[in-house]
Formats: sequence, C-alpha cells, structure tokens
Amino acid sequence: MEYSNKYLHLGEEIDPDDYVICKYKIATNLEMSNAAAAIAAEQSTGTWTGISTLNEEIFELYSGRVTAVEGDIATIAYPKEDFSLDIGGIPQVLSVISGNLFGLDALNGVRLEDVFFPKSMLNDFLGPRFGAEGLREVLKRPEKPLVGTIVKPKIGLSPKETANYIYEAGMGGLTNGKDDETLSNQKFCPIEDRVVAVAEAIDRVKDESGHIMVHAINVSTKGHEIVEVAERVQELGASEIMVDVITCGFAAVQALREDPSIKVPIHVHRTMHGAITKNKDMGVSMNVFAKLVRMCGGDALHIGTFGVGKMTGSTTEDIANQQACIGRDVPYKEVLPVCSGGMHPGLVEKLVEIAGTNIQIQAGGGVAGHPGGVRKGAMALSQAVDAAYEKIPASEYRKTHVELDQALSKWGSA
Ligand code: CAP
Ligand code: MG
Repeated sequence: MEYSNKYLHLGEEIDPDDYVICKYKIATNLEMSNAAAAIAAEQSTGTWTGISTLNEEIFELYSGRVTAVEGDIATIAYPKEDFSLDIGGIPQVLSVISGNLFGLDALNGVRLEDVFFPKSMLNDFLGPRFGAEGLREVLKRPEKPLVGTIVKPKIGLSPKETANYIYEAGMGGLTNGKDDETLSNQKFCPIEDRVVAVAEAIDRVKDESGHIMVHAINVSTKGHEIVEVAERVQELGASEIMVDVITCGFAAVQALREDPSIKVPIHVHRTMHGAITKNKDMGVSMNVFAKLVRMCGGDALHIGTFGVGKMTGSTTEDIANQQACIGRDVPYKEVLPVCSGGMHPGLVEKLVEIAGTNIQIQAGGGVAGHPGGVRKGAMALSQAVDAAYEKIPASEYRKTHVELDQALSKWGSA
C-alpha cells in the first residue's frame, strides 16, 4: 500500500474532542504498523494504490491517524469531519469505524474492541429517555434488580395464552415481561390481539395485587414501518416496546427514541450479535454496540450474564458492556443492563455478586420450567432476587421459601 506510512502518527498527542478514537485488535502477517496504516487508509482517504485525486489538503484534514501500536492493538483516530450525523448517522459512523476493513485480505483477523467519541458528536444523540432510573420509577422499584421473564415457548402461544403467562408471572412478583425475539405478528399470535390481551393481564395484576409490571412488545420490523408499528402498539396499551438492534439496525433504535409520539421505554434485544461479537479475533465487541445503543436511546439492553448463563460471555467482557451502559463518561442517562439467557433462580446469587443490583434479571426457561408452573417459577425467581438483594444465601432462604427450594432442587446452584 503506497500511502501506508503517511497514515502513521505514532506517539502523536491528539485532542479527543476532535477525533473518533478506535482500538482494533489485529492479526496479520504484515508489520503491525503497516496493517494499522492499511486500515486507516481504507477507512478514510486511501485505497490500495496512490491516487491522483488525493491532495495534501484532503490528506491532512481527513486522514485516519494511527497514533499507537501496542502488541496486537492499534489505535486509530479519525477526524470528526469524516463523519456525517445529519444524513448518515450511525450507519455512516459504522461504515467508517467498522466497514471495509474486515474484508482486507492483508488482515487475517481484526476486531473493533472499543470506540470513544468526541463530546460534540455525543451531543448529537439523545441517549435514553427513561434509562435505568426511569424504568425503576415506572415500576416503583428503586433499588432491587428488576426481575423479568421471556414468554416461552418462543412461538406458538395464542394472545390469550401469552396474556395468561404474563398474568401468572406478574402475580408471582415479576416486574418485566417480554416477547421473544422470533415472535412478531404470526397467525397464531397477532400482535394487536397480543398487546390488548397482555395489557389487560397487567391491569388485572395491578388491580388484584397492586403490583406494577411492564411487558415489551417486539416491534422489530421493516425500517420504514417500525415507528408506525410502535405507535400502534402503544395506542393499544403496550407498556414497553422491544427492538432487535442488530437485525433492525441502530438507526431503528434512534428512530423510535427520537420520534415524539413514542412515549414508552425501549427494551433492546441483540439477537444475531454473536455472529459479530463472539469471535475474539474478528468482528466488533459488544462493548462498542452497547455504547451505540446508549447513544441511540435504548432504555434497557441485553449485555450477557457474566459467564453464568447459557450464552457465551465472560465476566470481563460483560463488565465492559455494563460500563458502556452505566459509565459516567457520556452525557446520557444510564441504560439498564439486562442479564438474560439460561438464567434460573440458582444463578441469581452468583450473578448479583458479580454484577451488583442495578440490573434486570430475566429468565424464560428458568420461570416456565419450574415444576409448579409459571406463577411459582416467577415466585422462585423473585425470591432468589430478594435473597441476593438482602445478601441472604439462597441455601438459607430456600428453607423458608418453598418455590425457591423447588427451583434449586431442579436446577442446582452456581
Ligand atoms: C432467553 C432468551 C434471550 C437470550 C438472548 C432466549 O431465554 O429469550 O433471547 O437471553 O441472549 O431466547 O434465549 P431463556 P442475550 O431464559 O429461556 O434462556 O441476552 O445474551 O442476548
Ligand atoms: Mg429470546
């Protein structure tokens, strides 16, 4: 690559208010600095050969700068002028910081590990409307972890059966319910009928027990229709909406957040993220995605179970995801971190030990799989959360809480 060396500014101090700074982990047979320069070139002003149209002025103003190479990590700073947030937005940002570079033949592997945006760019986004605090206010649950379920089976239940599940879950003490990611508007469970039935169930829980609950309806759909679908379900009584950020795109989250007619919290699911985040040598880290979700305005986001549940994820990684949700380095409200995937009452103590209490703990199988049914499953999960919050070992709490005892007998403890 003819221009490569010109992209190297190793050791140069740059102003974080003027650049988007990216950390890439690179595997290559090239010299690391050359590989990093190839990325900086491809993602800003260069290509595989010198070009007559690139003059010094353009080069100086808009070129990505490789400012550090430490082991297999390269730091590349892109001038903020390279980005277009009015027309372009996150799709354009992603095509700069995580675009063509993954396909470069000279790189065996490359992973975008982290990104830092200048304040002026952060200020162009609203961040969450409710966030962790707002959700807690809605649910009148200021401190304890929120405790939720995903209606299982993923597909197949009718609106009435779904609503009954949610009623039982609410009566068992859960604060949150949600559609599963593959449930949309199939014939067996039309979305409008589901919304109405679930809203009635939630009202019934409130009337009968005083307990407040929300349920996230999956509005993931075509880009040009998502706001309309969200408006419709909101009008019919949805208390929260859910969007799949990888399949719909970050712009979908932003569209829902920025549309003045959408007034309910946005639960952000991340189905398909594993295709991009799971390989440690290739792709984009979940931490980066979490930062973008927070910018775009998700109120709650799946971040993993800190290594205790069924999905891949380690403590270190999920702590980074959690920080992206709640860290104080950006001008937004906190996103509520959601820990989901293979959770059950026996894992709650360990999870809370690692992740603390500012989380939403969610179980589908770990509620519906309880030997006593959904209500008892919900009670067992709530009891496990109460015990962890009160710092009472589950092994003690089970002695006085039969539903928890049954759950621990079925699933064991971490
Ligand atoms: C959990 C879940 C969620 C996962 C997604 C599922 O169900 O509904 O989609 O949590 O993973 O379909 O697996 P269970 P992540 O409680 O029955 O496992 O949160 O890591 O994105
Ligand atoms: Mg699911």
